[in-house]
Amino acid sequence: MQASFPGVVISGSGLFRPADVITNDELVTAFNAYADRQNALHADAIAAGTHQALTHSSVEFIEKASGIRQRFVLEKSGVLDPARMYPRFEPRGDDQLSLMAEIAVDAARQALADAGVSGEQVDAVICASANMQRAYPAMAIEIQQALGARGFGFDMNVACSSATFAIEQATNALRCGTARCVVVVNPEITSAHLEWRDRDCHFIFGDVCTALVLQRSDEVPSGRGFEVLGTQLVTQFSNNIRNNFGFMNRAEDRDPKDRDLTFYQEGRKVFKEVVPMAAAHIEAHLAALSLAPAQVRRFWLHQANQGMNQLVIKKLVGADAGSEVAPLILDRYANTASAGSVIAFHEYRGDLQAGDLGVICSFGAGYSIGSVVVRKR
Ligand code: CO8
Repeated sequence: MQASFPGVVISGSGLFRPADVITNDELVTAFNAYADRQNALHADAIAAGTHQALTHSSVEFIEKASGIRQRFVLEKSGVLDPARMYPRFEPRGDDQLSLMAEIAVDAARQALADAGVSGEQVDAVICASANMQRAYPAMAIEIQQALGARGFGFDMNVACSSATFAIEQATNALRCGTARCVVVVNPEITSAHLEWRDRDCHFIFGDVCTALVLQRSDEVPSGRGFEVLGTQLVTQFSNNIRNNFGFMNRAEDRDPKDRDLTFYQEGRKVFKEVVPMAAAHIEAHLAALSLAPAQVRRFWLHQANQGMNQLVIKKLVGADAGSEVAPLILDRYANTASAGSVIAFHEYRGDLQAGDLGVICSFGAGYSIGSVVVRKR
C-alpha cells in the first residue's frame, strides 16, 4: 500500500526592513575617505613600494557590475565612519531578546498575520541564515519562545541557499507529520560580516529578515497561499565564496581583523560557474515535475547580481531580468544572502491567479542551489 502524504502550502510571508539606507553615493564617499586615510598613513611605505595603495571605489562601477543602487542596514553610522567601517551595535544582556531574534520575530509576526495563524499554532521554527549571532542556544529556540510557539526550533546555514533548503525541511516535516505549522525565518545581518574596507565587495550586501509560514494544505482555507509542488537541492564544494570566522580562531591565535575572517570571494568565477548550474538546475527540477520553463508565470530568483539573473532567465525563457517574469529587488535591497528570493516572492506574488506556477530559486556559497516549485491556490 502506498503511503499518502498531506500537501503543503506556503500560507504567509513577512519582511523586516531596517530604517537605515546607504546609497551608493554615501558608500563610495565613505570608502574613498577611508582609502585616502590609509594611503596617507602608509605614504612612506607606498612610496618605497612595500605597501600597496588603496584605489577609489566608484558608483558607476557598482551600478554597472551589479545593478545595486542602495542597501538597507541595521546601523549605518559605523559603516560610514572612515575610522571604523563596520556597524555599531550595543551589546545586550542574556535576559534581553537578541538583535537577530528581534528582527526575526518582527518578520515572523507579519507572516503569521498574513497566514491568519497565531503563535501558539506554530509547532516548529527554523532559523535559516548565512550567519548566526552566536553558537548556542539556537536562535530558533529564542524566536520560538518569543512567538509563543510550541514544538521545536533549530538553526541551519547553507549561506545564500539557507531559505530554500529550510523550505524543504519544513515541507518534509509537514508531509511526515512531525509538524503542522512551520515558521521559516531568514534574519540576515550581513553588515556585520561584510568587509566594508574592501572595494571589490563593499557594495554587495544589505540587512533584512524574511519569514514564511508553511502549513498542511488541509488546514489552509482553499484559495489561499501557494501549494508546494516540489523542492530540489544540490551542493557542490567550492572555495570561491568563503569566510573562515569560527570557534577555532582563538586556538589558532588568529588576529580577529584578518581578511579571511569576513566575507571574501572570487566574484567573477562565481558568476561564470553558478549561472549555468542554476539555469540547468531549474530546468531539471521542472522537467522532473513534467513542467517546462515556459509554463512558469514567475521566477523569484536569488538576488546577487542583475547580470546573473539576466543570463539565468534568458537561458530559461528568453525574458529579461526585471520584467514581470523575473522581478528584481536587488537594486533597492542589494544582496541579502538567503532572504533575496523570499523578498522577491513577498513583494511580487499578489497578482498571481489560481493555477499560476512559480519558482523560488537561490544560488550561492557552497556552492548551493535550492528550488521550490509552487502553484497559486
Ligand atoms: N569600484 C571601482 N572599480 C572596482 C570596484 C569598485 N568598487 N571593485 C572592483 N573594481 C575593479 C576591479 O579591481 C577590476 O579592475 P581590473 O580590471 O583593473 O582588475 C575591475 O573593476 C573589474 O572587476 P571584477 O572583474 O571583479 O568585476 P565584475 O564585473 O566581475 O563584477 C561582481 C564584480 C559584482 C562581484 C561580480 O563578479 C558578481 O556579482 N559576481 C557574483 C557574486 C556572487 O553572486 N556572489 C555570491 C555571494 S553571496 C552568497 O553566496 C552568500 C554568502 C554569505 C553572505 C555573506 C554576507 C556578508
